[in-house]
Amino acid sequence: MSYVDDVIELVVKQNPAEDEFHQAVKEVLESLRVVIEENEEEFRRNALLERLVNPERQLKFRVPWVDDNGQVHVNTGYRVQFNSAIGPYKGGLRFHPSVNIGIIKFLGFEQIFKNSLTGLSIGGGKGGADFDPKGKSDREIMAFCQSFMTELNKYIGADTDVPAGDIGVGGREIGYLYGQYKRIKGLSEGVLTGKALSYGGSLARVEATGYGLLYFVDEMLRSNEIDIKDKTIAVSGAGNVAIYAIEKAQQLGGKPVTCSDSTGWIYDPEGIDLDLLKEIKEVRRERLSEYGKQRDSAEYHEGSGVWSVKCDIALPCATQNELGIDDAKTLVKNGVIAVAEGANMPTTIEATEYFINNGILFGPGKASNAGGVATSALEMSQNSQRFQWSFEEVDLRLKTIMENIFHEVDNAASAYGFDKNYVIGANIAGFEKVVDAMNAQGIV
Ligand code: NDP
Ligand code: 2IT
Repeated sequence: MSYVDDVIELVVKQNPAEDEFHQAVKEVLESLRVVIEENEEEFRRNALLERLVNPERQLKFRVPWVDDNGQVHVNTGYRVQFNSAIGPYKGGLRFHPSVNIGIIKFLGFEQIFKNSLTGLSIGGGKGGADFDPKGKSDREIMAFCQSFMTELNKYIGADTDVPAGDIGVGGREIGYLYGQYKRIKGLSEGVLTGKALSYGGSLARVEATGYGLLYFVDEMLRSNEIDIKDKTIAVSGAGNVAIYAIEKAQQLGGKPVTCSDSTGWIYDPEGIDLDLLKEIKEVRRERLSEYGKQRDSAEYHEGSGVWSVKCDIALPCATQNELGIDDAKTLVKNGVIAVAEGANMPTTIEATEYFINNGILFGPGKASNAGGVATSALEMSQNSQRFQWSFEEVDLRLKTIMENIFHEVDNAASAYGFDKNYVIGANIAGFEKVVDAMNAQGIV
């Protein structure tokens, strides 16, 4: 068997019941086959892939907290410090009831290559808890965050591991986590990103993942001589990534007509009313059904269904495996031109292959959603300088980083004879820098 097949088999055997982790490893290693086969002897001798798929460290801890009625709850917290070859571990924290070690490992593994693609010095990590923030009071959220950080603080630091937000973790949670870190350690340092502006946050971090996604899409379309103007766009999700993807899409002249949450989805043929969406999701923290009630032009549907809407561009921005093969067939039948992932691994392997085989331009998440973590790295730079850059400066750097990522990915794909296959291009370009750094640092 080839080295790639051996390692995939090993990963499945050594990490039972971690389906999402298996999926991420398969997707990456399969598309690296061409590079790995060129160097198979050397990589095998150095056990390069075995070192790549084994996290440097994975932490699992108890998070006890008390609710408003005095009831004690116990959740499980995780931090996977996957690979520090190119810099301190960097990656978000996810609070969602579905969180388990396999999900955190898939996210941490993807993060290694994503962070490498940004061109900045950040290694890969991810963490979170199986805590459900929905329906909790502010005091309960604070109690949970403080308990989580009471354990996590031992393992992180501005130069070792710098967490940020992800699903269920936004500005409010980062604030409570930061306050507890500072209280325990007595350090005012850039240990978390996604902070508010009043205590060391970066302008444009809130917008960064969604804006970055659209900068990537715009560059991908332009390099294929397509104008984003007047294109109908289907977006899934209604959280941080989706909201700012919709905002930038509108600024660029596109027309987003859908969004979704875990209970239902909106089709608004006149275009999403962004002020209303922000009010419902960011301020009132309500369900999307409220949008349907308050906007005459909008249809609200229970369940999932955004991919049934006819569109030119599809942007999955909610969660993993939310776009499967049947959705891909519907989108292609309806004439989709481009798909780009705002979420991490939202498209199944089968659906991704279907898009690529049908000539659809496909931006993989590790490239197209890298704007969030890239801007987190810019927040770290500003914290080190004890200085804050203007919105325009951060936004321009973000745009430049996303355009560079697109061209790096495009060039890597072409160099290996896979023109316009941005999945292969992203994996190769992200991998090469990490391998270089790992080789330079010896067997560690
Ligand atoms: P948020 O928590 O702000 O929003 C998540 C959105 O997706 C919500 O609308 C949520 O609905 C929906 N959603 C989450 N889980 C499910 C599910 N199982 N089924 C259906 N809908 C679901 O998270 P973000 O916007 O920050 O993250 C979205 C995606 O983008 C994730 O994959 C994340 O890993 C990725 N990402 C985030 C970055 C960031 O900077 N925040 C950077 C790069 C990638 P509901 O509220 O009903 O649960
Ligand atoms: O998946 C991701 O890249 C994030 N959730 C952002 C990570 C970060 O450190 O900003």
